[in-house]
Amino acid sequence: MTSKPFYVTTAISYPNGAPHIGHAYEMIATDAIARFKRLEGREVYFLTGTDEHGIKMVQTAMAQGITPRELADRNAAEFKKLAAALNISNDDFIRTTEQRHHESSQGIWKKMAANHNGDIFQSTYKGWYSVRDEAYFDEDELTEKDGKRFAPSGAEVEWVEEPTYFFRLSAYQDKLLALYESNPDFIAPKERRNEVISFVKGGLNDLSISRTTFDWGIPVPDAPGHVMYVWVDALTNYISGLGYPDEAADLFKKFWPADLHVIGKDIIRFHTVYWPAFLMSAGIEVPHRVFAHGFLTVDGHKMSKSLGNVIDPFTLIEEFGADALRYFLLREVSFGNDGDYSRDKLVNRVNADLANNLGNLAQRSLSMINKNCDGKVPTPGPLTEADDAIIAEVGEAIAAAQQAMDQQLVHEASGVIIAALASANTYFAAQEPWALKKTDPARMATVLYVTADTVRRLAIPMLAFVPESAARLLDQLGIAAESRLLADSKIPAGLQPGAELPVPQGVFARIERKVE
Ligand code: ME8
Repeated sequence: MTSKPFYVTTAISYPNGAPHIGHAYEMIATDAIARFKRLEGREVYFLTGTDEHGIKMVQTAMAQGITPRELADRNAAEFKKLAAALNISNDDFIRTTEQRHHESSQGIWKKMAANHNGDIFQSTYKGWYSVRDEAYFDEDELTEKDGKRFAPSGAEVEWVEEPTYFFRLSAYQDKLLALYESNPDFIAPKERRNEVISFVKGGLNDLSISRTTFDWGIPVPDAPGHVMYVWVDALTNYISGLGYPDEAADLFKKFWPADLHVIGKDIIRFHTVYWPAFLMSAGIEVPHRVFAHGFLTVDGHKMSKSLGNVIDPFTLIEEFGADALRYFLLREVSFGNDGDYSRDKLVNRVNADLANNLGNLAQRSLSMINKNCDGKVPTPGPLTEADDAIIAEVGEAIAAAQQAMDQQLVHEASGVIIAALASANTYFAAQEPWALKKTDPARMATVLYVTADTVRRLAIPMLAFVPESAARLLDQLGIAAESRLLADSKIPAGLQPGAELPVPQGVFARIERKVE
């Protein structure tokens, strides 16, 4: 058992609205990664949370006639509820309005200010600011239409001048390039890495990191009237969650630097340029890896309030169950690329893979055992070539899934497990255990044993993807909680012949299509 700790995070979401399916996707994918590492026997710490400061929160709250804190409280509760409803195994949930996070952000600020480079200095910021992106843009990044200027995101920008503190980002160009060079795995997928490298090679401007135009933020130490730029505060959540600024805190010592930050592709620059620069400036180790996933569209369209196609994950969980939604998103979207949600695709995937492949195999083999083997795990006889072949194939699939998960290729990992299940179905059909009942009951026992053991072995990695259903399957096979590690799935013949099994029950029901 490897005990090297593993620290993984999601981005922290803006609670200026209710969570949507994109937020659910990021939680689900990160959860699958966290759960898989636990299956490998690693000690995992998994952090998620909400990013509650900034002008956007102020503006949304104002429009709704409530305070930013009320808005944050209301929606942070929804994000927590979503994590629970999706069966997310996060160890903590951080809110940036918490005292511990204020102390952490002020702690890192002071370290950056104390850097002998003088990494934080005061000046006047003049520039094009997009409220929606919470970022300043260079003139040449903007487009112009009808006398108005727009950021690459399409958000309108305005000219802003304010006295602010700056971070000497320009001093970090070479250090960042050296980081990307020395750790080629720092940015994934690869295409993103190239984008970031060419951006940094193009030169870095110093970054304005305080604001005086509103006060919904973390006060800058010893600078009345200044609150921190929301990204300094937001990124710091990853260490606040481990007890920073107390660098002797148990969690911080054990889990920092993070093994993996999972984020969406729109915020890669913040995580792979600003964040490591802030950390280097503060004398803190940088994370090992940042993985940027793609964006989800709905029926081929970008999700937007104006199109009215924002998908509420709670409705999907209620209708299909958390495992169906989890499985669909993990398997359907190639992790790192954009993906599309549609109701039809979800129903098809879940029916084909979970109900037909996994559910049927388990149900057919277990109900035969129940009827013909006295409800006890049958005793296998000598193995045939066909038995050996499926046993070997399952072992290879588990190894391939593990390799894929090491690269965060969750779609590939779930795909190889399902492919092995499809082979197991073919094996079962070809062996015709129902026909052997009369002609060769000893051979029937062997086929049922091999099949049930295959279900056991493949249900174990599935615990990362569909935790509730896979656990119910393992319950039906009488597998003890401590025998559900990936190591157990690698060893065939883990079922104890003669062990009593519970009466089998269906685990994955087919989703019946609604008549529109
Ligand atoms: O960016 N599909 O918060 P956020 C997939 N607070 N992922 C999506 C998505 C979609 N349609 N829409 C958003 C923020 N996301 C900051 C992060 S981290 C220190 C601060 C992803 O609520 C998005 O890429 O806008 C991000 O990773 C996460 O959801 C939260 O987005």
